[in-house]
Amino acid sequence: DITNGLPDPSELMDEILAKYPTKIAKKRKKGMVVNDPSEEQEIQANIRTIPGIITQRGCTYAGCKGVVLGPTRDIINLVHGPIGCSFYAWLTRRNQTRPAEGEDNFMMYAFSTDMQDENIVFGGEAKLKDAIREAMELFNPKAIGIFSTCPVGLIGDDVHAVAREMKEETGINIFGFSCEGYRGVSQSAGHHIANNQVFKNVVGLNDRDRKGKFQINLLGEYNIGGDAFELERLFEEAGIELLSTFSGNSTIKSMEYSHTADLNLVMCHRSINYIAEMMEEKYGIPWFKVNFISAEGTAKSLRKVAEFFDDAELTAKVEEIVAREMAKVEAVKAAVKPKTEGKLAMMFVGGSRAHHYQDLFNELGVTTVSAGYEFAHRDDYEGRHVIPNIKIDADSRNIEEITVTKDEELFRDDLVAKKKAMEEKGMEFSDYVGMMPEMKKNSLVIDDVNHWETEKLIEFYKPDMFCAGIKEKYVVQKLGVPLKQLHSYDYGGPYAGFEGAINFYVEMERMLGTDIWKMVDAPWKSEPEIVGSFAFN
Ligand code: CFM
Ligand code: HCA
Repeated sequence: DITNGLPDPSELMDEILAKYPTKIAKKRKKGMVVNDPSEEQEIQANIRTIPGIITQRGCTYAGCKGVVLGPTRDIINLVHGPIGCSFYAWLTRRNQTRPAEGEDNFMMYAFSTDMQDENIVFGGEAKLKDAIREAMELFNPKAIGIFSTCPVGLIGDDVHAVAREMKEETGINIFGFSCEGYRGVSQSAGHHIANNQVFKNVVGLNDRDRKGKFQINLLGEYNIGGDAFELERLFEEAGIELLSTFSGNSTIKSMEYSHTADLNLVMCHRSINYIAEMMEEKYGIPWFKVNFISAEGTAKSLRKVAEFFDDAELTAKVEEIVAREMAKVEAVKAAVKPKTEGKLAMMFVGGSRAHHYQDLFNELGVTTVSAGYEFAHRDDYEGRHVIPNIKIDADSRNIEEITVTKDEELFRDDLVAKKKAMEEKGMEFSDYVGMMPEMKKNSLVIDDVNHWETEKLIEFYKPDMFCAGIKEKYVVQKLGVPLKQLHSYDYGGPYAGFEGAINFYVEMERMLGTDIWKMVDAPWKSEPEIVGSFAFN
């Protein structure tokens, strides 16, 4: 019963930590917070996972190639590395796209140099050049991105020199990424590397004459399960011209003229804030955070755009859309909410969804008792409270000493500047929020949660719903708890926008309404051990 507030999880925390060696326990403790939204609390984040711990995290290459560049259909994303790195990044993210008739779409392919022992010993640059020539001959793409996997950095192949040379030879845009998996501490470093290279090599290449009265880009929306399609429809109806999405249902050309936008909307701040900042600095394009996950969030975000443009016609149109869509949303919610109200959820996902999806659950009366990100930084947790006092460890390897990384130092300066700029524009700095100020008192916030901690959390809270990814799914279900993947949406979605919210409500009604997972019991719990015997006995 949570009507009197959430239970204090301090004892649970102690129990979890008691299992670790002292040094490790000390470190893990800094990544756990018993939340109190009335306090300015700190959490340790974006630091290296302790070897031996079973983390949910992925690598830098995943964040660069799979996440940021992956959803753009007409660039060839060529992986320089052993074939496995390509195989595991081959359309597993469910990012969707809709090419126009006759338009290029390379997203269903896996392009790789398929490095062999010989290339590791003697170098792989010649093979990379050949692969580029082959890709040109077969597909004649507008652009090629080259992604470095771990061995590339270890043997010293220079993908940037190869890119320059091949750009000259082929006449198309070719650029490389030093996104070796081991760089940084997670996918997050890969986002940063991707942002830098896309900004440097793509944004601003093409000037396009203004077509719409209100021109925007949508940053950090990757069209998982068709989310971006929902938003494209809403913008179009409102009369807002969406120039480019970074990067979902996107083309390289649209990114080239994205600098002609009036405004950038930032959906997943973690993965794309760097481009937003760079566009603001170089082209003077303002940006703010939006959240199109949840019906209320969608309405609020659309209204914020209308408010920014300050145009009577646009405001009226947005209000008309919100009124019409909310009526549909409310009808479904009224039917579903009585069945979902009072249930408990937990979510441990990436760098933004563990926060955004709490709004959707709130709409159904479901409380998030514990949550955390895999690789977010302190600002994503603490929001407006973070102007950290920093101690840097140059390579972020020292797990004892490190408090925050270089990124966060840059962030502190950015944040001070941002606060000033927003206040000058008359905007509320408190729009700049994170997960912790919005969660209930006594909820347990955990960064980079691991398998041991997950089991203990489930034992303590007995949640009705656990949200995470494919690596957690079956373990959690075997513990009797339904798991909804918030990365791939399993086979579902879209969940963004108004229609998306309706889809999610219906999905939660279905998943929260069944006891099937509680009935699944491991056979060894009820049956004696199976004893083998020899046939000739
Ligand atoms: Fe941003 Fe994403 Fe996410 Fe992310 Fe990811 Fe993702 Fe995610 Mo998986 S960009 S941080 S690196 S919203 S792939 S579409 S679902 S972990 S919460
Ligand atoms: C990634 C991609 C991922 C993985 C999802 C999962 C995604 O981090 O490389 O673990 O289920 O969303 O596809 O986050």
